[in-house]
Amino acid sequence: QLQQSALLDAASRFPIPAGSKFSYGTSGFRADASLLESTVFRVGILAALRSIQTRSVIGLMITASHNHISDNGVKLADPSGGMLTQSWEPFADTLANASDPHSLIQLLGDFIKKENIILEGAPAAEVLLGRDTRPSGETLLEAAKQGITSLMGTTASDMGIVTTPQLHWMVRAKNKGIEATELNYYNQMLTSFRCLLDYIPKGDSSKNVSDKLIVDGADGVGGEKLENVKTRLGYLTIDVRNCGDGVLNEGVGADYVQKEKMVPRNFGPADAGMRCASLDGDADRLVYFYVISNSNKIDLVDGDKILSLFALFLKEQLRVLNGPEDGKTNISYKASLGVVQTAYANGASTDYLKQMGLEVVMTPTGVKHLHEKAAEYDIGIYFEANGHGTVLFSDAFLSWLEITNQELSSTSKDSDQHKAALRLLAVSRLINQAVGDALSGLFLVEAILKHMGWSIHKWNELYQDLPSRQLKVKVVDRTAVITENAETKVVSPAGIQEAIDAETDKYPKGRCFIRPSGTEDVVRVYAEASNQEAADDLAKSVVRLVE
Ligand code: NG1
Ligand code: ZN
Repeated sequence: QLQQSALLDAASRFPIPAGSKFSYGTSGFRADASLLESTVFRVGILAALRSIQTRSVIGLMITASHNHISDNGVKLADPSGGMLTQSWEPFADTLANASDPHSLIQLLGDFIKKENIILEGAPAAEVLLGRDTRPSGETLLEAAKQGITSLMGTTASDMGIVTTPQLHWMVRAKNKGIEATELNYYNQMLTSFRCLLDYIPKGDSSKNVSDKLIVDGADGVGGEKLENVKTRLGYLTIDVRNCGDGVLNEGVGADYVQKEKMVPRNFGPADAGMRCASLDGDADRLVYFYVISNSNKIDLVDGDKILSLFALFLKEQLRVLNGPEDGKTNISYKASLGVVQTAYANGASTDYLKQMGLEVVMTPTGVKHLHEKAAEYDIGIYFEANGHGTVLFSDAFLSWLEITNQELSSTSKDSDQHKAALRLLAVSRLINQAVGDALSGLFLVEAILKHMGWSIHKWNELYQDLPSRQLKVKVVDRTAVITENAETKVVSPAGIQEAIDAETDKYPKGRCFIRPSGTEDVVRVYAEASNQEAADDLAKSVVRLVE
């Protein structure tokens, strides 16, 4: 079965660093890059096994997203392009922590038996590899390749430096028999973008929208990719800054902008009022902002507002598609629309969405949870406040929509109903169905703002964020904090939740929760209140409870 000697040989080239403990967290393994070679090698083996078991292409992405440039990380994409199935995560942990090559092989053998993975005669397995712009990516890529090919007959296909969502998109495409190239990714995205522009209602309002967008590329991979498509955007002119000349994520990027609420590097007073967007290091997060006149501060338009914009637009298209409510409608399919948030969503956004008649559900932090929930709807929109999110369309709804669109194009071409069908189809092709994607999210935002005739200011006024503060606390053992109710309640250690509640009750509109981070060795504290000082105080006093 396993080619033991080859595996032993390869594994002994990647000893695990002394004293480290690895855990497959919110988005794979993350650590200082110098500690990760053995982990990435082992994840390579895991990817090959997953490919053999599912008889599909699997993705392996080397990135540490918005984290420091000296960090790196590795995560897997399952056949659908989504995150690795949660049922394999415990084994990923076990594998990464196996102390030596012999126990590694023993563990692999046991797992192969338990999962009933048939190696002999299995069809050719394939793993697509991607990495962000981190310098450590090259060495880690080599470790991944060795892991993948240490299982006989598995191919490692290097897709080069790509955004995380591009790699997930490619995995999904390849498994659907679609050509999985970067060019094809751009073509699909931009064709749908231009389709949305073509169906913008005639009138003056779209002229109110500035044709210029300034993008902060976080000195990562995203800015570079945007440069590739800049000439194909019709009316839209994009000025890309922080495209790789400076240090990745340092004073730049979506995480910085969202948490610090300061202008990123290379932005300043001259940009005041302009529509600006910021990507994170691997371009799976997107936030918008504008610079406040005469200051280095910004007004943030975060993931919650992107979610709200998408939800309003899609709800409206569904309404138009469904036709008049007098029962004379020829539409047979009642599509369900749901929005998914986490406890980090600003309370004002949740209130607003509910007020707009939308169904809102909460899940724990982490794309895997949000994505899974959103997939329960015909149109499921999910976003984290930090700007990671997308819109999912169910297969059943899409098949029906394609047929309906054809019918409408022969019976009532260019009717409002027909246009709504075309717009919904375009959105489903524009926005990444595998995972949150800053580039496709950006083009959808741009198309919808133009459609609505909204400036960024008008968009930002949908509702007013409650002041909030996020802090982190270093503790001895963050896994001691166990939560429930989508992370809004601590069940262990005993007594902490009561103390948090007592503190929170002191503040008007107070809301506060703590949870262990899945990507950093900290406990995070989030607080919201009616004014900034109160939010800061609440967060600080809860930090003291945790310490
Ligand atoms: P952790 O470290 O588990 O809080 C962070 C983000 C998540 C998600 C992951 C993946 C916050 C509060 N948490 O997870 O939303 O984006 O990183 O990058 O922003
Ligand atoms: Zn990211």
